[in-house]
Amino acid sequence: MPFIKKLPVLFFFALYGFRATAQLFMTHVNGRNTISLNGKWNVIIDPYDIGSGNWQAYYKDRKAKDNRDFVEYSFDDGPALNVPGDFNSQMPELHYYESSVWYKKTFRYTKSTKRLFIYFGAVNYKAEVYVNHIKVGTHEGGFTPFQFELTNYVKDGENSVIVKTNNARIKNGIPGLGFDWFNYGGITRDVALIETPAVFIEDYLVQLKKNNPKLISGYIQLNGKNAVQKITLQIPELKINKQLTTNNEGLVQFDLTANPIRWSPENPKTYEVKIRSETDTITETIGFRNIQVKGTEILLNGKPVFLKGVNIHEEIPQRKSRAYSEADALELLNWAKELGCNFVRLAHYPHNEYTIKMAEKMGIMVWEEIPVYQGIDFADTAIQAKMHRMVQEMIERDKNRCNVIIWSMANETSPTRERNEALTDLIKKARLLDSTRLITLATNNLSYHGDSVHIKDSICALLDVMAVNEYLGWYVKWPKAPGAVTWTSDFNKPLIMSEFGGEALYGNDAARKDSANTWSEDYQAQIFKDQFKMLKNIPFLRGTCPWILVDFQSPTRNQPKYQNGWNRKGLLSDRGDKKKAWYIVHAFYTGL
Ligand code: GCB
Repeated sequence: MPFIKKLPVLFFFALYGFRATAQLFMTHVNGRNTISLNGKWNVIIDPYDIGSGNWQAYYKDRKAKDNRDFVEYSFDDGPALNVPGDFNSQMPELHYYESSVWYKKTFRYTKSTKRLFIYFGAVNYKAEVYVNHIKVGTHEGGFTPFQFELTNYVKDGENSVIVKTNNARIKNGIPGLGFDWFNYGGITRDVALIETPAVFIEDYLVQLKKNNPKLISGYIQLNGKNAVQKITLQIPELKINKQLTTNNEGLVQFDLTANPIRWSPENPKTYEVKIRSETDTITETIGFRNIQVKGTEILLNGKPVFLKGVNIHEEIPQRKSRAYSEADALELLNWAKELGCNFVRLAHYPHNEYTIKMAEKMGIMVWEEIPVYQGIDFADTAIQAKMHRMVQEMIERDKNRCNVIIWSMANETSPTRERNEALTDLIKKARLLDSTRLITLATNNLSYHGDSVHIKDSICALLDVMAVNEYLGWYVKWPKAPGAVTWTSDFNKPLIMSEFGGEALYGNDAARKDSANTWSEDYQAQIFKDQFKMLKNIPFLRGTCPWILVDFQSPTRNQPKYQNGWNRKGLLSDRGDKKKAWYIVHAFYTGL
């Protein structure tokens, strides 16, 4: 009776709150035996998207047989692009490109008893992967990792990988057709081959149990046939050396009493964790902390915390490209640190794994979100399935990062019945996958009456933390004096003001007669001064995230004099210069 056989596993999942569905990819790829496939890849640019047809079939990589034969495409003798990296920033003619680019790379391999996987950190937006001209898998969604097993597709000697990438915006995509950031396409994050033993440690969770500072809980999941094995779990600094045995499904759950120094922005302490099975070993640095909500307080390690945040897009503006490396992560996070932040909202999609890990080292708490952004058709069941998968991919990748304290489900969605039902299911799913972190979404469903603002979005009832995007002083006129504006809500919950701000072109001075006042640094600085006057009076405010750290490219911003393809709400210009508003936010954060 397979149902009964499965029961204990399902029971465990429900009890523990993690691993409600099969694992999609390996945890902590960088801790494994990898062969990087980063570097130059040959490409074919396919604007009319014809390379999937029978006639052309780019994935077959056919060569002319003789000098009477011809083939109207070739990966050889054409352009090559860097991986990782968006294609838009690598060739001027690809700047606004939104269609297919085919990538090809070869690698030499010698087969053994090992298993082989190919891992992609992210491809925006759709990917089809062919190894030795056979399709090994597809993936949709531009910001999360995926992998396919190649053990039965590789051969001794030279092998080829061909990836069709396509970044066309689509109505039933997530995000959908319209969004306010640059649609960088291609293989934007690392690619690697991963070699594993026949039975390997696929996944594990090692974190503090919710609300318990002394119980490290989790599971270890092996992958492979005959996965009943003895496991040793060690955290040497905590003198933990635990012997475990996996069940028939390769799974073991554990609870360990311990007394770790808990991770915090003031002391971002982490521990080396070693997991050894009979056939595999993996080591990772992991931190421990408790995060919870009590009434309108957010408690980090049992103490009230104020989230001094800032919004960040995954872009290096000086290079006009996606951020993709550890150095890029460091650059963006260093700015946030300098601003006085202990928290970042990584908008509007899961950022590179490097960024989360770097933030953990630097003592920065993180809000992660999936790109369920405005205009999504929530009635479409296919879209619902995509949302669920994206939440799963995000949580699976970063569940061992103690600095991640918030999962956000959506940004600025209209409160229709379909939306409420779809987001209710999504929130349930996220809680089933991870019952330890806080769940939120950013809403802009507010009612303004005179000088009072009311948070009315009914979906807030299901959240741990409310998050509001408001643009008083920019899109919305101040009702009266900012200091007189009062905020109320139907919910006894903490609030993060997840967006506020306005645009300014760096160097644009209010006193200059030839430029509009609204695009000046002074006007933007005034918005922040007024905002902080108002925000100080909100009794349940527990965090602030100005929109946004740096000016970012957005093809929807077409004011030629001031925007010119850029959203200018950055506290820093596209060259990293500090605008006047930077100093207002800095003073607020350092004064808290
Ligand atoms: C918002 C969106 C954000 C935009 C921002 C703006 O509410 O969440 O993605 O970029 O406003 O600048 O208008």
